[in-house]
Amino acid sequence: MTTFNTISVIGLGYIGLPTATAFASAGCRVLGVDINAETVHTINQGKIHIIELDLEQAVQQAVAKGLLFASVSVQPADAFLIAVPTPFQHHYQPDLSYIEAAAQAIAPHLQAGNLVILESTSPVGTTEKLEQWLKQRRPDLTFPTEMGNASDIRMAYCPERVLPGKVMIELFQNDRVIGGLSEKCAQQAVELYQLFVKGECIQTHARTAEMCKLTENSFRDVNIAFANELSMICDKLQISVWELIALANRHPRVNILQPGAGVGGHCIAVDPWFIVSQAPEQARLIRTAREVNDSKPHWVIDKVKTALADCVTVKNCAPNQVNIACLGLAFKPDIDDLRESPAVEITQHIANWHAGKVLAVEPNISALPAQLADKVELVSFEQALKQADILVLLVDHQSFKAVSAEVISQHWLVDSRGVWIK
Ligand code: SAJ
Repeated sequence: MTTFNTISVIGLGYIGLPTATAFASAGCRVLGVDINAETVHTINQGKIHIIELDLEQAVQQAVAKGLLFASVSVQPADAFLIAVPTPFQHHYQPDLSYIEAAAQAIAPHLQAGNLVILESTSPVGTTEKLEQWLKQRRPDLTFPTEMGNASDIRMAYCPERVLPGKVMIELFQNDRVIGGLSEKCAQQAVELYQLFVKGECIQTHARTAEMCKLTENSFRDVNIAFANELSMICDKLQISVWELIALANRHPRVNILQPGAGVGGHCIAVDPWFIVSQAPEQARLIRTAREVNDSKPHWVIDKVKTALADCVTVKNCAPNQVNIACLGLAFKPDIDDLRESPAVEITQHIANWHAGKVLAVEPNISALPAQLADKVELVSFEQALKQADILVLLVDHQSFKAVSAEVISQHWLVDSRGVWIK
């Protein structure tokens, strides 16, 4: 059994910070490292810079017990865990510069016996790249691709698969796929995760684990694309997609997901491109699914334009006399996260071309994001119901679902989630 007294987590964002607190809750001493000095300061006060249910309490406890400490600089540790962003740049090519910067930061502190784990969502082969970056900076140490089980440094890829909003539950309960660059690497990484993970830790090779993460999110993207495509087909054929899906799902082996305003967030809309960029000729279905999901917000916008034209004709008024209310801005129900949200994209688009008032209802935020602030008015649901001529339902938040269809008096309703139109 390996003893991990000190664990260093590089990158204190949506994954790194909860993971750091999870190790601290298992009694480990955790040094969290982040390039943002304000984030570091906030965490050392026992507070958090992101929103995630039950996380603040966990951070506060870990800091109060002296088990979690944040810093802008790296210090020696038994295990280094990298959880930095891997966005994509132009032409959907993954940007690995944050991982390379992390390699540069930890390299001087590496010692024989250390375990280095990559958690960031990455294209296949990134753990081997990370190994090369470390090796270039530390030629005095041996690495697993060359030395196998006898290497000084052990390396593994272990993707997170937690659901935003449920991170503090899923982090402990989900199974983990642990891909080593050697068998010994995988074994040691399993020992590390077993300090807090109650789910099963399954060993494989790093390349398979990298592909596994991309596969999980691509699977969901393809399935959501199927639902979104159905919604557009049904609209053309004048069938209720919501009724159709409910009926088809009565089949014991059919389980269609729900159409919506598009696919948001920073994972499902991004990760499939990592596969497409590495196997463009083979990844035809995965690419098409991405294109279908990315086209959905434009389809919703077209529906709003049609509703506006109809409203202007029926009311015999100018477009600037029509109020449009967008309901929901978050990237999915019952969270406050607006990043890569199709609802924000749609609302912004409407605000840019509509001459009249554009209202937005988002019960989970208190101020609009900068790109909407000067064109859109943030109002309560009640105000929107009173003032709007056209309602555009973008996110199926609980507070919207709690209102029955009979209460909605608006004649023009674009309901991308099937909350009031079944
Ligand atoms: N969506 C639909 N219809 C559905 C389900 C979702 O339109 O039936 C939309 C949502 O509204 C949202 C987007 O898809 O805009 C993504 O939401 P989500 O709840 O499917 O997923 P995320 O992005 O919050 O989290 C995903 C999860 N991956 C899978 O379920 C395979 C999570 O487990 C991952 O850890 C996370 O990505 C990640 O970090 O990669």
